[in-house]
Amino acid sequence: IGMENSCDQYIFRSKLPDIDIPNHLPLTQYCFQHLDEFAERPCLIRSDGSKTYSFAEVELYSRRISAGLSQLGIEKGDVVMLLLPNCVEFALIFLGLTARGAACTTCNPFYTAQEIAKQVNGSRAKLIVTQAAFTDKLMEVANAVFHGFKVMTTDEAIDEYLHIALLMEADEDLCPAIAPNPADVIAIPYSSGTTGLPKGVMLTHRSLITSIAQQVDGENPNIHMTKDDVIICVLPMFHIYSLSTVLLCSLRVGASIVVMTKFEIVALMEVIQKFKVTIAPLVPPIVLALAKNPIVEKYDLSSIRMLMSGAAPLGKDLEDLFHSRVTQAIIGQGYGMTEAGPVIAMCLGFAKSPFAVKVGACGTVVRNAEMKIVDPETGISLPRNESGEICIKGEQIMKGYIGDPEATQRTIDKDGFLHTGDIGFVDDDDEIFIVDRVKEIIKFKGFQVPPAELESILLSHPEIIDAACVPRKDEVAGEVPVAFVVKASKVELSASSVMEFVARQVVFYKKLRDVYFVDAIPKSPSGKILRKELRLRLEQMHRN
Ligand code: 4UU
Repeated sequence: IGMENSCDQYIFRSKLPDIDIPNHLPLTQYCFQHLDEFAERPCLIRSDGSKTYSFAEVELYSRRISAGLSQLGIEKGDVVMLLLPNCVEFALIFLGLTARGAACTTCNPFYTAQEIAKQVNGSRAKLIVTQAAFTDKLMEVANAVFHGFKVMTTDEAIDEYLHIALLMEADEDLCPAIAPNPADVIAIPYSSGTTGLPKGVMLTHRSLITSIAQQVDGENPNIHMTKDDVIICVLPMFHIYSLSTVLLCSLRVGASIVVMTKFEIVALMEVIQKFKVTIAPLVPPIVLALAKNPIVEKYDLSSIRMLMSGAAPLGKDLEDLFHSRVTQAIIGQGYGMTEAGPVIAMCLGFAKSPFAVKVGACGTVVRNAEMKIVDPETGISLPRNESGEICIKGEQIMKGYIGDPEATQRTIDKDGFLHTGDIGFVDDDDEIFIVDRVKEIIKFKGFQVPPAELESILLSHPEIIDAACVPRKDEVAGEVPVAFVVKASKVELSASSVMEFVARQVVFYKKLRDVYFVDAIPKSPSGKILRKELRLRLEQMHRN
């Protein structure tokens, strides 16, 4: 069960049966399909208690904002950047854009002007929606961007910019009728995928609906989430984990979403206790804080019934330690990737009729999807208990990378399988274990740090001839980026000045934590950096 041997391929499937997924609908219509059952219940709650929007209000605002966007000249197919920390407005504008048929590209507001400009150029965003505090960077962004764009603030009104009131107060009766196609792109999060620089990942109505349905639809949903649940939204909405599994899944089932602007352990404890949070989707560094920080003992966390970890590996010891603090909760992992729409595998312990699961597993492949494990050298699919590259196929995966058909072709094979760059195996109970990674990406607390981006910055330094960045294991962050650098002969160059040079140009989690000067970067005959060799060198250095 769960595996067929067809066309000489080992294919793994969920233990849950496939379901009918209404992915012919536009996303907003799908999300609000069961609105009548919970219209007046709280949908979006500010964690400071200052404001709560009901589902009916959120639906109304999505139409108003769609009308307002249309009056501002945002057409179907246009791209708008959300440069926002977690806030209720993020969700409202996302829905308004979707209803307008426009696409939203989500960007970390703490990015430097340089990082923001690259994404504005790549996505051709016409409008940037942000908060007043982030506007000072936008002059520099404008200088580096090849096209014109407008700016809108969601908090303070600033004279030279548009203000969100234009959208919130628009006339919903003027909401334009659009003819949405399931294959229209509505979200463009950025990811470096298995190699190279960050790229725009094109997600459509169909892909997002499929992924949400794989989690929360059906008689026995993989994640048993209902209108009685209260879910904590502390992970950043600009990352696909929070956007899909927290925001969109909750909208679909009618769960209340408590929106926190940033993670801080005491504030999180207070919010969980005050709002009686039942579902907590988190990342390993937050699980670590919950498991180890003594302050946690002072709070009543008994409302939590489901605790999900994802975006980076969760150690077995940590999971056990944490379980001893919240014994009533089911703890499990979700495994996702931006390009996969995003969920690849989900813990079946979260199902309405749950299955027993093992500590350390990162779930079972989602329903309505096929998984194969291939030998990274030969591409041949492997049976159970053998490790290889994890590949996933289904209507949830991305349409491709924006403007980069070559990278798309490298990532999605001719049979329609997305190659994740993760190495793992499927065990006898259909549970997936990730054991390694063949892709370049470094993950700092679940955030992507693309080595190629750091390497190109390093190579722009006049005294650096060659460079390679790799992850170094770290107890708190999971991994941190470090660099091997070849300097021009006879120059005086200190590690700290190199670190400083990079730090000025990148967001905090991409900063180099160490620089090692070497004579040469090990490369394959075709010129590819031998990253594995550098990772091994690092491990040896730290053993000594
Ligand atoms: C070990 O991290 C994500 C998405 C995570 C996600 C989404 C919805 C988790 C649960 C959920 O419900 O996306 P990216 O694109 O930032 O990074 C993808 C990579 C994976 O290829 C893998 O290397 O992040 C790593 N990763 C994990 N590694 C993601 N989840 C896990 C995990 N264990 N559980």
